[in-house]
Amino acid sequence: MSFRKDFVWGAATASYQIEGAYNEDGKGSSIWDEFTHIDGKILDKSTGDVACDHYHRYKEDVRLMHELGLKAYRFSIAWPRIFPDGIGSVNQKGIDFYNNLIDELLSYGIEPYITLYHWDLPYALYLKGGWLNDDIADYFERYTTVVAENFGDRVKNFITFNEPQVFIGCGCLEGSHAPGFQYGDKDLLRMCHNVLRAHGRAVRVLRQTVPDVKIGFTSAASPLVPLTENDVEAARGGFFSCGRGNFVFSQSFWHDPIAFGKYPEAILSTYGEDFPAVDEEDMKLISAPIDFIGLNIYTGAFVKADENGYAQRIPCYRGHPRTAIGWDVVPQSLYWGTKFFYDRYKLTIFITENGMSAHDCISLDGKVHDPNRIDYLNRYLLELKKSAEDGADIGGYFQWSLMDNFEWAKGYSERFGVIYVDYETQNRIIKDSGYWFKGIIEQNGENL
Ligand code: PNW
Repeated sequence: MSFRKDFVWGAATASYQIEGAYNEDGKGSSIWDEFTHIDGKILDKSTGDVACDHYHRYKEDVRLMHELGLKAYRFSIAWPRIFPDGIGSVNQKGIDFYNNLIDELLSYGIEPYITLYHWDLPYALYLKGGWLNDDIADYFERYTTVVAENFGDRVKNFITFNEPQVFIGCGCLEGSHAPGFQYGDKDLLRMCHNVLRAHGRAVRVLRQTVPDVKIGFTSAASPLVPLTENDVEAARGGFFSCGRGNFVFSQSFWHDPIAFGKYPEAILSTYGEDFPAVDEEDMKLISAPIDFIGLNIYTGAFVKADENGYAQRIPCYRGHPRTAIGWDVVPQSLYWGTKFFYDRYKLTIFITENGMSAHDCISLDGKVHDPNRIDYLNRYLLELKKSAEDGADIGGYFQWSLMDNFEWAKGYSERFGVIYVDYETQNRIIKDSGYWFKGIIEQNGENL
């Protein structure tokens, strides 16, 4: 036993991080367009105005995907390319771009996976209150309808949201991401609930409109890794805990309503009156069955059980391997993250992102050598394989990222790609890790 025969091997990107063409062909502004133009918000003072210029170079990029042997490609749609004002009239040129991209992918036999929302909210909707405005579920439903009607004849795999933990947590709790404000818990609860309401509406539309559709919801997870067999239940409990102060970044706050139709008891009792009124109809839509859970896992934390059975974090030892962005290398996070999720929710799991940032450069021989990334991917994939062998239902793995791109508040200072991008010339070079990944895909991971 190993990875299943139909295991999906892919790579992922997101619209704002690669497309550029931020104000071309009728595209409206997004909260990230506005945020990056404010001085001091982005580490290297950069923006996504041009990014990887993928909007104009998608054909070359799809050809590179083919060269890597990818079976699938996960990308997101920029909502303000489709609806410049978030609602109102549709921008046909935006539809055309994604139609062309989808056709190009299919011509190479690469299966498209669409993320509906990877953080670039139309700025016009932010001005109406963004996720705090209860009407946003209607707007999202309308947007999903247009996406489903235009692309659903060829695209069967959809992810409604990418990492609500991060776009609410970094964007509206910490303020380090767009829109860049710090809201209190009562507002945050309302925003989160509206994200889930929007998810529910999108699921309904997709089921009605797209034959044979497969729908997922993607979480950002930093799994707790038990130090020994005796620490497993403490790790599991900690990983799914949810209460005051941590609900935005938690797992169960988002996934329990979808899987079980109710928020975790602890969160309801903690906030009482501050919890937004939850409508029965909404809960029904939120908990409509989905087909898979997407997990973005880059790192994890080691824990042991304390005398009360609670997870206690054990910091990594001094000198423990870390990626350039500063995240601990914890390959076991892929094993425990997928296992804990599968045990709890009994749904197929896709790793929708995993990868490492490094400060890659072009060597004298003109190539990009990244043995550290190969080692990282190798170690993580071995853990994923072990999880599949131990019984978790793992449907696929998307490497983050297809190419170096705009890393949000870190700008272009971090490189996550298996394809190197020279931002001065927009030249692309497949890194050593890209060729390595190709070899793994060819053998369905048997050679790991
Ligand atoms: C994800 N964290 O974000 C996003 O989905 C990608 O757009 C992003 O480029 C990628 O991971 C790499 O950062 C994350 O703090 C942001 O643990 C922050 C965290 C994790 C994921």
